[in-house]
Amino acid sequence: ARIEQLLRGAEKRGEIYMNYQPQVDSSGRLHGVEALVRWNPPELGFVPPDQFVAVAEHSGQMTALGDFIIDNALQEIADIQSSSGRSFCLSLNISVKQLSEPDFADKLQEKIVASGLAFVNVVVEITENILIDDVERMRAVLEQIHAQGIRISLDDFGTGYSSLSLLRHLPLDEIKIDKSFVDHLIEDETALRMARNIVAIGRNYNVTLVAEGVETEAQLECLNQIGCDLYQGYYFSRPLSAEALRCFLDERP
Ligand code: G
Ligand code: G
Ligand code: MN
Ligand code: NA
Repeated sequence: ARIEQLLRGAEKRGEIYMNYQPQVDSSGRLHGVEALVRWNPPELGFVPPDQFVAVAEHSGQMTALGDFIIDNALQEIADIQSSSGRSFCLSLNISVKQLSEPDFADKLQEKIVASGLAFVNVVVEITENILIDDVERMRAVLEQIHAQGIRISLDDFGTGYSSLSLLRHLPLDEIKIDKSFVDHLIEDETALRMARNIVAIGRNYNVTLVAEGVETEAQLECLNQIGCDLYQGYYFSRPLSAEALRCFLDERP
């Protein structure tokens, strides 16, 4: 309840900001960044995002928070791209509450146009919990977003029960292999077999395969060998402030 109260208007008080975690390809080149929201209220200190995002969702604050996240991330990344002369993707985590807003697809389109970012450089990350809402409606919204040239990514792939059916029914361009598989890749034969299977499934559906939570060179080599396309994790970089992302770009041609 206290979190719910303090969260109200937090974006207007400047307590909410974005971090960006790099995603690289197998040659180490920057492919894109995932926007991750942060909240640091003076009364509580740093609150983990999964916690306050959940509060925002059930207290009717997700539209305000979500709009702030989208606007902020699009604007910061557009600024960084124009000042650095680099072009790369921006992945946004979009919750089911946001996808259920009437006219979400139109709103997103307007925001992207206003930012000047290329539509092909925008990725919408969804999770399996879109199934808690009307799947046909979710599919229609995602089709509309996809038709604008925005790419759709399924986050935390392999952790739920329905990953496979979603792959058949939604316009997906990318799947993110959940960190739990990457974590145990080296010592656990089952995790390795799962990762191989996910890559094979992804290949069949012609989607880009992103490995999450890559922390070691051994994991990277293994993932590379089984055929992942993109990598994200502390091995390359932790989530960075906009300012730190500028430095990261300067240091990487
Ligand atoms: O760093 P990490 O702790 O950022 O993020 C934890 C979880 O919080 C993510 O897996 C994701 O589910 C959620 N999250 C982070 N940023 C966002 C965001 O901008 N929007 C939504 N909806 N969820 C986010
Ligand atoms: O949206 P999603 O669940 O995918 O968010 C990614 C989460 O994983 C964020 O909380 C981010 O900070 C975290 N993360 C990203 N890379 C690593 C990593 O290499 N190790 C660990 N422990 N966490 C990571
Ligand atoms: Mn994500
Ligand atoms: Na994830």
